Amino acid sequence: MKINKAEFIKSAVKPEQYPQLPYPEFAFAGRSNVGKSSLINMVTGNSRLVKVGSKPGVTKTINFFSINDTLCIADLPGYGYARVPIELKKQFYPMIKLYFSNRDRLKLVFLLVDIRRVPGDFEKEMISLVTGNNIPVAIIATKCDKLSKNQRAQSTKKILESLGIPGESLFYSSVKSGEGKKDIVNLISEYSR
Ligand SMILES: Nc1nc2c(ncn2[C@@H]2O[C@H](COP(=O)(O)OP(=O)(O)OP(=O)(O)O)[C@@H](O)[C@H]2O)c(=O)[nH]1
Ligand SMILES: [Mg+2]
Repeated sequence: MKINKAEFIKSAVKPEQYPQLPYPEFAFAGRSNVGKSSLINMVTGNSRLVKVGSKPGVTKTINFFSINDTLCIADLPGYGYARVPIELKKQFYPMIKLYFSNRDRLKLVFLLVDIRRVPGDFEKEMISLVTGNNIPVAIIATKCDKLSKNQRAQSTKKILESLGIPGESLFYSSVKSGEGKKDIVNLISEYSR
């Protein structure tokens, strides 16, 4: 699959506001500042599609994008970053929870974790929300340009152990090198069938 068209559709907070296009949908979830919006830009090949920020808490609504007029991508807000106030968690958690339980066409969730961090309660909460709705999850380790190959292997082990899935595998991404684009596009094509 080649992505040749990517457009913003709309932002939503409540299920009544979600777009009603009959397309298979893919969501990008993860802690604030992990690189969700940047990765969507990289995957769609449009660096200005989604706003990216140096401060956490940039994405505050669920933002929907149409891809090739055949697929949808949802960029979710994140929380769980030290500088994001607890008030935001109170807004975002129910928003995300409602989304996962009200989106029949959601085919796969990409859960992003920073390759340099050991995931914690946020990621476990997301995995249980998603799998509780029988939706598959792919774990993507972001910002891989920040670590050497050696460090990457060590981090991978720690990340998988902390998520309680030691035998599983991870996908790697970097918006600096373009790593991960192929894997993500392949997963999207595989799961949209
Ligand atoms: N080095 C490096 N920096 C990255 C990468 N991906 C994202 N960043 C940087 O990380 C910061 C946060 O990126 P965003 O894409 O806004 O993160 P987000 O997860 O959408 O954040 P919120 O919308 O606040 O939840 C920005 O300064 C990005 O430039 C990457 O692969 N490598
Ligand atoms: Mg964002």
